[in-house]
Amino acid sequence: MTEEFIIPEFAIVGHPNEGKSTVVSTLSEDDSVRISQIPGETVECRVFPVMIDGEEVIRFIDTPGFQAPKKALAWMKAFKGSDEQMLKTFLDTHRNNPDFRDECHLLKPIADGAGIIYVVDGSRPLRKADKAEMELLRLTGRPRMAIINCKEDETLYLDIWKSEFIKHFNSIRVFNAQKATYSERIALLDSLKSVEQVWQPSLEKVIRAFKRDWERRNLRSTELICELLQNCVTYQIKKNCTSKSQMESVRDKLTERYKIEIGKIEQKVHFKIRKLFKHNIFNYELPAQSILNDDLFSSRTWQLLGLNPGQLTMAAAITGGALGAALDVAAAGLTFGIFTAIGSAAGAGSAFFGGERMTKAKVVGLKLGGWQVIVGPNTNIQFLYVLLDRTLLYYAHIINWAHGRRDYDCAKVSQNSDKSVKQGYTASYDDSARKICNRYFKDIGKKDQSTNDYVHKNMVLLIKLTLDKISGS
Ligand SMILES: Nc1nc2c(ncn2[C@@H]2O[C@H](COP(=O)(O)OP(=O)(O)OP(=O)(O)O)[C@@H](O)[C@H]2O)c(=O)[nH]1
Ligand SMILES: [Mg+2]
Repeated sequence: MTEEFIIPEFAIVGHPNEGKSTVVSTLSEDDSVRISQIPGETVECRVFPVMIDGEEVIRFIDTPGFQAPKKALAWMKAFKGSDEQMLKTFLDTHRNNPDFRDECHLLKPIADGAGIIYVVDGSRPLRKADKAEMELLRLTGRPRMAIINCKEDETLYLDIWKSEFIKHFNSIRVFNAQKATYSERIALLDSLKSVEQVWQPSLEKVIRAFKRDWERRNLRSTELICELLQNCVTYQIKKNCTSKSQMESVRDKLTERYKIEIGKIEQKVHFKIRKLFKHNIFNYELPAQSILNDDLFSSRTWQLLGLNPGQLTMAAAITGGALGAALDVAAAGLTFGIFTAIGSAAGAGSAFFGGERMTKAKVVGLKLGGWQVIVGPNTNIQFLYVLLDRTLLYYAHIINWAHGRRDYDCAKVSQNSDKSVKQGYTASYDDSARKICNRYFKDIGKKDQSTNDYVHKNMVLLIKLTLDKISGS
């Protein structure tokens, strides 16, 4: 950042329990912010800086809710000095006054130069105290924006709130702090530009930094996903046994271990993705109906994720044939639309998809006697698609979980639980995207360990584009 970069600073203020801390948590992507159903949770200001590349780019200040807004407003209206002096005098006069304890806390950062983000729960009616808060904030003369954070789906009062806001704020935005996506956060930052001209260049830089950071996270996620696919598809375990009678139990144990090890590889990657998107404190549970709760090797997983039978037959034909000319991502029109519009039916016949099929163990005789039981590498292409779908679904779950969202039950992620429809992304991949996956699968499965860079590059591009599409970036 250049020297003249001013770190924009915003105090998030409002009535107790309206969702101020939730807004701070979501905007700063910090899940350590204290949020509670009980009003009065935040009792002191706390600064939440947003760091990108080790540099602070913007900071949000969480504040306690107003305690006596009508009385504070009355004091300000009666104040005789200049506008500039008003806040400072209020703070000096009431420093030790318990009646204005919270006002002193919340007005301090504003007096020090922070912009104002006023948060209200727009699903409830407007009250006199709200009007007093708005008027008081207007009297401070500081740049200010109002955020309508609807806790309920109720929109009956929205227009009333909006028409009141127009009188007091430079900018108004509806922003659901529990559901806000990446693009909604960017849109909010963008509209902050209009509240104060001097912050415009800095906020533009902040937005660029946010976008660059997101791009980097998606690139890193892409690398992680490629590593996951490669490590899982090529994973192999062997065990020798000396008698035929042992064989069955060795095979069963090895198959079980294989599944556990694959599960561990997958979990590690999912954990890294979670960290990348700054979900540090809570273990964000999946919705109860999510297919991700099913075992990777369950037949339901194999039926609802990955390709459908027709696509699989074609995939088998491609991977069975010669590799042929490498596919050019741009020429394949991949940048214009990876997904086909047609919804994919899951198709019946779990035997065809059966998770068990892909973990089939091989038994080979050993020269010096005895046998070797081998599980992996996996030769079933559906394995790649199922793994990819599970990670893409996990990614979508993580990136769409706003950091301020804490109450698991109140805002369930709606995930399709219809058993006749595919629930992943890959069944909607168009022909060219599937070709890239098929060739990648064939390439990583090669015995000679050599890799075709072109095939790998195409797979990286495909996954990156998929992540960009999922996140709307
Ligand atoms: N359903 C729903 N609940 C929300 C939303 N935003 C906040 N909440 C809930 O509202 C309660 C209060 O949220 P906080 O963010 O702690 O509110 P606050 O304004 O900081 O409250 P104080 O610090 O007590 O002044 C918590 O239980 C939140 O989970 C929302 O958009 N939807
Ligand atoms: Mg709070």
